Amino acid sequence: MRIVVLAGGIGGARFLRGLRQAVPDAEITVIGNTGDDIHLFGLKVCPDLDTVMYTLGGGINEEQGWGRADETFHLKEELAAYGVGPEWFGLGDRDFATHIVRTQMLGAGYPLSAVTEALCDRWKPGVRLIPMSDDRVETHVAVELDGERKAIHFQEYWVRLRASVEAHAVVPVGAEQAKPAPGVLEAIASADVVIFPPSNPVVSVGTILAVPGIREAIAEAGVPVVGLSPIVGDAPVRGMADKVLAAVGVESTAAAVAEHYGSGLLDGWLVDTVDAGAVDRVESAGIRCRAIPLLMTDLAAATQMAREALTLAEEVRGV
Ligand code: FO1
Repeated sequence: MRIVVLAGGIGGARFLRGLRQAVPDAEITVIGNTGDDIHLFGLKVCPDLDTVMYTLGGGINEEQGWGRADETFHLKEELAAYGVGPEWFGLGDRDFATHIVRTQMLGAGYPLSAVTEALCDRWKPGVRLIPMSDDRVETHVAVELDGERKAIHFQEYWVRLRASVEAHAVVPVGAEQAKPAPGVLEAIASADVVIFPPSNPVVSVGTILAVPGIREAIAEAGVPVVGLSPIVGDAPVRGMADKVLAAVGVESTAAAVAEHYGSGLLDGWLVDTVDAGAVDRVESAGIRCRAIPLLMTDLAAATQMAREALTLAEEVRGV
């Protein structure tokens, strides 16, 4: 079975760990969000690609869900001693090595997709991880700060401000001109199923879908497209997805997120059992819906969610 997953960071990575366990023989291609990427200290940092790579490769900091296990921060402290920041973004010594290798390879002319493949040679994530695009796309958030309206980098909004101010707009800068990375459209065209894991629908899955050609390829693939709600009981499972959902005029409920993707794209949607009341609303939007436990408390829970997603895909296929 060939499965394509559109993934952001923590939610996507943990779901993928369950999916790999549920169907060990499947060929899984992960199309990773790169809108969160940021240049810091002259280095290119790809948080979502790294979160997927480290989580599946066994190197993730399990408590945080991002960054490396057994991490130290000497380099960051030394930079700070020179007055070089930003101090609000936690890059550890082990993680820095990844960004140095990536930046060096990009400087030598390799595209991000080839660099990601090379990094994965070390981590062996057991999936094929492809960035959504080799072209630079950077998500910016329009906010009002000190009485002034400005656009700031997504990481500044998310990490420095902790999404504490209203997001007026979320813009994936560069997405319109970006091309899907080599292998992205081919993987979608030959997939048996496409899955939207419980990743952020605006700044993760939404950014991937903003690259011209990707949404169209999924809609035209003629295979089941199923998603899992990142909203449980009207609140994001992790992170602050509600803040960016509001920016695109979508209420923070499992049903509203399904409607946001729409029946033109989505065939099936899983909501948590606490949101079982939303099933009828989603089904009346033309999307088959089931309520199951959606909290990825451990690998077994994530594996069960992956099985349910594949069962729903089979149901949709049988229609
Ligand atoms: N998230 C934080 O909340 N604080 C950090 O200092 C931070 C640093 C960081 C460094 C590398 C990396 O790969 C991820 C990092 N994240 C951090 C996570 C990241 O900001 C976001 O959670 C994702 O971009 C959203 O998917």
